[in-house]
Amino acid sequence: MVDVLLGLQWGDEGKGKIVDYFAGKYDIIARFQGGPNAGHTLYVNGQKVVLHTIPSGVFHGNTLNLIGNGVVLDPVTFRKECQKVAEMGIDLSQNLFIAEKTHIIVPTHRALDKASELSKGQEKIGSTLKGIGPAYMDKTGRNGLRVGDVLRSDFRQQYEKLKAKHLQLLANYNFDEDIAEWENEFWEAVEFLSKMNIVNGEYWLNGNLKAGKKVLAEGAQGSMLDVDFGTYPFVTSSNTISAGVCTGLGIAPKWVAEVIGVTKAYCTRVGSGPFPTELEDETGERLRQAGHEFGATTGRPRRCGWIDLVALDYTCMLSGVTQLVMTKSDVLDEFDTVSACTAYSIDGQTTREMPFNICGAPIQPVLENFPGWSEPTAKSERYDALPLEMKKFLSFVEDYLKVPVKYVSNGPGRDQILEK
Ligand code: 2SA
Ligand code: MG
Repeated sequence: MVDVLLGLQWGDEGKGKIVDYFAGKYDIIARFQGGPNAGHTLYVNGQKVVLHTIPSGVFHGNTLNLIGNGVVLDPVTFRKECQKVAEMGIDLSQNLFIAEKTHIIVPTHRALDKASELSKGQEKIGSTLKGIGPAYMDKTGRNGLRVGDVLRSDFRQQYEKLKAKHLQLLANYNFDEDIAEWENEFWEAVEFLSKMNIVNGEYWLNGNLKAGKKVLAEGAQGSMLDVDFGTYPFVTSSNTISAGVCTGLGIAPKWVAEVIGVTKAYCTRVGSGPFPTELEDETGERLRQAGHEFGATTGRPRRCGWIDLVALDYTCMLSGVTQLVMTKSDVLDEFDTVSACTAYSIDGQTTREMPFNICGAPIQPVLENFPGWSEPTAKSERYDALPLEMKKFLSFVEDYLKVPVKYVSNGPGRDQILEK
């Protein structure tokens, strides 16, 4: 069977740590979408590691890891990441597999991403500029290059053909950055990639499933960044909801068992786009400082606000979430009042549904306030030992979403997680 672990907000819910915590229970961890725009932060033996493309199970001895066909892989960042992980004593030749149908990000994808963002001016998406959008465009536009292609003798010709198309597009943007250096790095990295375990991902994974192996599908970004259901056009270019697991790995829905949704006890967003509960005041700043809310890939300060139950209810529905993990609850320790958004008020109308026109009409969050617990919880070792006021807040969230909060993560450490 396959369990799925997803972020339910705009990314950075703490998925990396949670996957790392659960990894021991699974035989295989598989990434099914996204690419080096992701930043999954783990602490291994007290050392901070940020993974972008490699699944968060690589630090567990017996767990195998798959980069699925739904991912877009940049050989350059991938190689750097592999080298960092190898320096930590991990032998990736034994535990990392890459689906041959995984699409490749080439240097001109990054150039196009940058050029496209620049051309949007004030309306920019806030992309991580890793080439994600252009790579997925070439995938659906049927021009892309895939990991399996690097093993073919005509890969260079294929690459040159694609590059020529990109250069034509770039000319329209007046983009004149020199990509020669990027290309040198790229070819070294392609050489590195060609020596990795490149497999037919769908046969590999289905074979393992039939043999009774347990798989965890690790989501990247968050459900509100889903290309179909997120705050379009301020989204990423892949399906981040549970439906993406089937197409991103080549497995049938019947294999999917639990869908574990990860949410922060509050809410953050990096990049542009609507964020109904955003606090552009001192409280927002306090959340950012207390929660160390800066992007793991780009270092950008994250926008902060209260937990948005309207959005969470929507993303739980879309993915069929069966259990919740609430992360960074300890960040709220020092607040006298903690709030949750229970409805949106738009043009004087109140709704509990995510509107189509989320980018247009100004949305006022309807907030429910809770007394804070004003005591440190990072050292709590049992769920039962959490302050009563915090438990009331958690129960409210559960009642609203009709999904149980099964785990509370009360700090970045591997052992800072409480099971209910
Ligand atoms: P892209 O790069 O073209 O997919 O960006 C499109 C939008 O998706 C957002 N996005 C993210 N949001 C949160 N976390 C992400 N990963 C990094 C992290 C981000 C960072 O883990 O911290 O370091 O800045 C991520 N990746 C994409 C992005 O902000 C755009 O709004
Ligand atoms: Mg992140």
